[in-house]
Amino acid sequence: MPPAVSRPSSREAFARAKKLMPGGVNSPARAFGAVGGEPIFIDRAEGSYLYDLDGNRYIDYIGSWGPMILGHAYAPVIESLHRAIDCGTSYGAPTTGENDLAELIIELVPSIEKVRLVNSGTEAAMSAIRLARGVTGRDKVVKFAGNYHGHVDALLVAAGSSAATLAVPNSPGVTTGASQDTLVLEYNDVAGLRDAFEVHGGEIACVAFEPVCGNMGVVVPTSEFRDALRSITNDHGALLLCDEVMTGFRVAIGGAQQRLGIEPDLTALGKIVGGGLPVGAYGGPDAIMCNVLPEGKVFQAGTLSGNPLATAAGATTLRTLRDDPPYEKLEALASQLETGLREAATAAGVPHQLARVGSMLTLFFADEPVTGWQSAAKCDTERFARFFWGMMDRGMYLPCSQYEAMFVSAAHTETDIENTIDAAREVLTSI
Ligand code: KE4
Repeated sequence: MPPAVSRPSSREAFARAKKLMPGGVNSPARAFGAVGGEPIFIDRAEGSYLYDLDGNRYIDYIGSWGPMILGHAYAPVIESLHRAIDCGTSYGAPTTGENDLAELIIELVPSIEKVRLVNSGTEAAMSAIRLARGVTGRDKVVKFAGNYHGHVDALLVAAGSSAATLAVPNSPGVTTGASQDTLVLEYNDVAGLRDAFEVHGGEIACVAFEPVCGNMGVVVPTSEFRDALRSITNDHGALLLCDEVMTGFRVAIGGAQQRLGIEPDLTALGKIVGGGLPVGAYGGPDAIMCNVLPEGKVFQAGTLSGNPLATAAGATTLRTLRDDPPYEKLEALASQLETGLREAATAAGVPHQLARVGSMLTLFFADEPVTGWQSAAKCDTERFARFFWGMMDRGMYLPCSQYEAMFVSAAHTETDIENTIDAAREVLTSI
């Protein structure tokens, strides 16, 4: 009988982590900065459940911040990893696994004819920005407050996600030189977008936007805004970069651009595309992508880009989403959750808004609809923190920030959703 391995508690693990890594985490989004308390350390995950070091089980609504649309430890993905790992872990040379994943991305994402695999959503957005600047010969980039495109210096201004959560939208270390060419506008503000192009139109290389926001909570673009993004960039010769790192393969198999009829020039992908392993990708028409080195002159490279384990997990995930689409089930479960949360918050008399697109949703503690960062910033984040911990105490693991999205996976069950709603009914009456 092997000796019992004494496992640390989350608290012990965190105490050790803080001596080793800044804040004890490898991403601030996990630091519980907006909700207080200490992060929970996860021991393992399966289906819709997370299991922490202290033996607690949680219904998971983070899904690793989006990738785990099929649920945790999805058998075909695990099997594909076993097959891949038996052949080694990385070669630094081309593999057919990269062909397979690239082919699936091109097949599934309407606007992509050629794609480059990288290692994260940040790398995807950063590389797409460089490509847009290289292709247009222009310097300026437009982004929207509350939109997060990874920790790209040029875009780490008025960012969403943990930058907004931790109220450090303009990070130290981001130089004036890096951010001086970044214009930050208000999401869903057509007039503001038009005005910016009136003044800077000829200098703007691209407009980067989240086609459905997840990083200030879920915020949906109006049809007027979507139309203006495409028409105004066309009128001024700027490229439209659709950041589908979160929405890609999430809100539809072809992402938000398929669901909402957006025709971008470049698309950034991440999260689901790697099936839980580190993969990002950027792509678009061949006429643009042919400018990327070595075919073109715009430099971009990466030791582990197209890693055989990551492409195996990503390709298996996309193939499953294509061949056995879970979107009807995801829509039904997420709609059930939306209805239940709305009813619970209304019954409790708690001012709230709820936004949902497919299986990503956010319950805002706000008096007025959240349409952009100006309204998102008015949310009652203290009440969110109380909601978060109330749900955590009842075995529901929600994203630890008002400015994130909850994700439902294909592994969630109606019972999971019912239990979540029951817990919300209790918590919302006490916060
Ligand atoms: P990564 O570099 O974290 O893979 O992707 C950056 C990124 C780019 N674009 C969008 C729309 C994104 O949502 C993200 C990353 N999302 C956050 C959560 N909202 C990641 C969580 C974290 O930073 O730990």
